[in-house]
Amino acid sequence: MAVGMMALSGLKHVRGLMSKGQTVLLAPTRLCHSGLVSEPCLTPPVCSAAVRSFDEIPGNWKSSVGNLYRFWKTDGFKNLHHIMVENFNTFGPIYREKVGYYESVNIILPEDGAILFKAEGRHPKRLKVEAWTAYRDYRNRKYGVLLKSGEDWRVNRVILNKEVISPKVLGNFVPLLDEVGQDFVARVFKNINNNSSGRWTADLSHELFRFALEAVSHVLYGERLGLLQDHINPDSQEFINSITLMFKSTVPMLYIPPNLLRRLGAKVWNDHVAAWDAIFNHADKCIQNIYRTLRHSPLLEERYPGVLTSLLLQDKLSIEEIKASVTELMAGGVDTTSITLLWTLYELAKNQELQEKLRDEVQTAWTATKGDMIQMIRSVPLINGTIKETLRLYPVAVSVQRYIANDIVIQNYNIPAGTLVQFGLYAMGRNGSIFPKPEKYNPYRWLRGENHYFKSLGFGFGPRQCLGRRIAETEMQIFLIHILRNFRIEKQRYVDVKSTFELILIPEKPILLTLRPL
Ligand code: HC9
Repeated sequence: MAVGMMALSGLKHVRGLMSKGQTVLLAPTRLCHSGLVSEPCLTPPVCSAAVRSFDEIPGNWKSSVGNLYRFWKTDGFKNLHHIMVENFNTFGPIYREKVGYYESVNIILPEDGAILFKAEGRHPKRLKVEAWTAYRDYRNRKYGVLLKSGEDWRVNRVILNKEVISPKVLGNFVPLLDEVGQDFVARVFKNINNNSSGRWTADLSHELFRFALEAVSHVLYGERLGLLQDHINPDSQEFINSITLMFKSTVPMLYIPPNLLRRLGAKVWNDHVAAWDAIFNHADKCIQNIYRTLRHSPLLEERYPGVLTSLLLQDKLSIEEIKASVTELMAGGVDTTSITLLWTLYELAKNQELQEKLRDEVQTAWTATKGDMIQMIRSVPLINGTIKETLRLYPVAVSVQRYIANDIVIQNYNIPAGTLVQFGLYAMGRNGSIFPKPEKYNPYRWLRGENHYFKSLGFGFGPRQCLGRRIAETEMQIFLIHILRNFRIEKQRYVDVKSTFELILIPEKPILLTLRPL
């Protein structure tokens, strides 16, 4: 059994060492700044050595309070991703950690990720974001599929999958997203024309937030919010600001119990409640609107009415359940896609040659498909590689985690069922032995006949992967196609922008970009 599991974790990385009493110990693969240092496996008898115990996993897992303090002092909160990279460099491809009240095992290798996800069980569980459930308990609101667990999660998820993630729904979303993409282009042209220089320079994040909220709302409600007009509804702006605040105020509550902070009357808790309140109020208004229209005038149009209406008509989930999950999709669909698009534009501005290659691909596909967006999406592999490449260097989530459902062996260590295992996405993306020349933004690495096994995990994996994935991917593809067909993306001068952890990874400072008509 042990031998079998070891084979899975990649024998070639395991180094055998003989100890005094002839017991055989296996040291894990080491990671250094240039990447993995691995040596070939020794003779088979050495490899069949006993698996090491959970308590032998390296790492600082003994003093949780000390770690929390060190975290605080080193600005660990906003550097979580860099700290993980350092830990892998110090301890190797597996380490144990305890910060505040949560304990985890951290892994980085794709083949170890494969073992982890095979052990996620029928009801995969990720790290519970206590702040989010505490808010819902406090306000008496239902959990959506993001926060649900067990069989309740599964029943909801299966129904939602058919509506939002099955490949069949792509055709429903494309016309809605394409309309928003075209309006974004028109808005950029308008801004350029207001400018005597014939181009437009700005911190595009605000524009992209608006684009993303407009796009996800169109898909969810089948209606436009009008965020690409000159004057926007202040409630929508508040919604956008609240999502950013909600993410940011979540961070301290990963380590300090939210209910404790609530009783102490702490500012983060109050900020967090205010942020969710604004998010829910806006979403409730949108949902009420659709619900009312639906009751008064039944659907006559042939056109896809949006996720919400479609779910209400199917009548498989309760209205409250539908509302909870649709609100999560709406809140989850703004910063995540807009920031990924911003990083992409930033990388394309730095690399004009690549930008031209992408533009060629888009133009060729456009001519071949006569602008049919559904076919277009299927004929732009480099655009799709670009999105994967952005998520490699700038993943929205630093890690993907699971509480494992059964015992597993990783790097020859036993890990008991119930343990929280975190797969370090950010650290993997920047590791030279997993991705050669990791600092180079190179979408081509996703094309060639290379091995991508467990390397593209930006949306997570399996039945618990991001539910909004299909919406996000389609939205980003369509956006990039429209932008590349119309504008050249440029950057003033060389500035290196790093990411900072505010629950999701975001740029540490504003990124100024210039758009110029072709
Ligand atoms: C943050 O150590 C770092 O679209 C923690 C572990 C962790 C747990 C849950 C993850 C979170 C991290 C990052 C943000 C994620 C979240 C689960 C869902 C959320 C990936 C990695 C997405 C951005 C969702 C948010 C939807 C919500 C606003 C309704």
